[in-house]
Amino acid sequence: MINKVLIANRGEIALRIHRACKEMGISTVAVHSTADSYAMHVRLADESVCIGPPSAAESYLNIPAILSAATLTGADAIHPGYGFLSENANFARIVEEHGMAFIGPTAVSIATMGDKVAAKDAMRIAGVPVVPGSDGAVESVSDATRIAGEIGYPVIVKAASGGGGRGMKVVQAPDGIELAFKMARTEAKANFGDDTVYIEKYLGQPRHVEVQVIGDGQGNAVHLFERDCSLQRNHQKVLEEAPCPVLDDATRRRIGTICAEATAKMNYRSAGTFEFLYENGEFFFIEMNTRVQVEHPITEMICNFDIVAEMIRIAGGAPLSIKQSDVVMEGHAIECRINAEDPISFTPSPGMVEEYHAPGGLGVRVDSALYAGYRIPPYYDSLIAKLIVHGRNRDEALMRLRRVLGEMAVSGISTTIPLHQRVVDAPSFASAEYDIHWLERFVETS
Ligand code: MV4
Repeated sequence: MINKVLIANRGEIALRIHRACKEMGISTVAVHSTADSYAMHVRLADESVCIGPPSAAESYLNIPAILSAATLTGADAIHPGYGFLSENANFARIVEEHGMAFIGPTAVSIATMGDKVAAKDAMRIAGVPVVPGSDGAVESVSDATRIAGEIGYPVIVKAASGGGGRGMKVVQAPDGIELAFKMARTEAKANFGDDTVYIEKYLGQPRHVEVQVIGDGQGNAVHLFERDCSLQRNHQKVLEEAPCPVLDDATRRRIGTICAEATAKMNYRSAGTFEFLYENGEFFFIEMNTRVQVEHPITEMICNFDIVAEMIRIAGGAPLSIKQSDVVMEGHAIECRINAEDPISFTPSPGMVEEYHAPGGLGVRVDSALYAGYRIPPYYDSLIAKLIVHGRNRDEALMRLRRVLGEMAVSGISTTIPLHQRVVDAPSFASAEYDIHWLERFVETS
């Protein structure tokens, strides 16, 4: 039984976790840096502890300070949210060694999925279709040359400890493999302290489709269908929708079932996401995320299911509260990530929020820690709100999204609302004809 949760995060996700706790009768402890003393997550929590100066390295990433705050307040569990310590296996292990529940997967699961070579191995064994490639680390230029030749160009060299787009090199032809391999190794060593790299077939215009799963670590698992997260810029997702608009129901159930079965087979605990590239009707696993994701609300909207509450129940030792037949998908949901940034140059725009009006009405959800008079600090991620709409179908969701983007008002800072307004009016967005490169071209040409 969990009675008090320490929320090791800030911003909208800290609020999201707080809300789930309150609805479960659980009290909350916020932690914050000195730059976040007036943040909404601190104001709403039952208790709060200042854990360090503005720099994340000394506050939201400061494991001793967070554990001290948890011990001091008598918390019996820690929710890491996303980013920060959420995929730090060492943190998960230390939390449990201190007799508290880590609201997430086991340290072993986090470490396995953090090693992208080990993750692909685990998936192959569990029956998940993976991108064709080296099936393991590539050790030498000669191996890289031979393996790339066997796979066929173009190929992509990736860092085993990378992920999220960092440390990748696309190679178009054999004359590029030696340099790409050496550079990938050097950069991997410098960025991640691990020079292990692997090679995959490079897919030219895939969509990014990810399947949400939840397991209880007791052999039970379900999938909550998929999200299309292709609209991204610099490996930052901008807009996500669920379900993926180009899948038919049979395909959707097939890939969902594969992921749920793999989750159960791995005895995975908590929420997780299987990331796929989807091209020419085929799914190729690339990575698994072992945290709650920014875009989890669109899945919650189409499945009418609270993912964060389920994570907490499972961390408290409860078995999964639902079976697959209880998961019913209804309608369509879209999320716009609103950032405090210039909508053209994307330079951060921190500062005082003069006025704030959140849209509302049927099928509208706003996840945000913003309020009028709040000063957005310059030290952290620029996400200030997630605008989420749900409709009976994609057309209704899209009409609703146009309406709420016009209704939302934030003054005093720049936001990416105008970018979203242009995207939702683009014909190829309306017809769902986009891939992972579409938004970057759209931003350059519109
Ligand atoms: C790829 C790929 C094409 N082929 N792997 C980028 C983020 C990281 N999670 C994996 N990424 C990619 N891996 C193969 N074999 C293209 C990307 C990629 C990408 C993937 C998802 C969403 C946006 C992307 C943007 C650029 C490249």
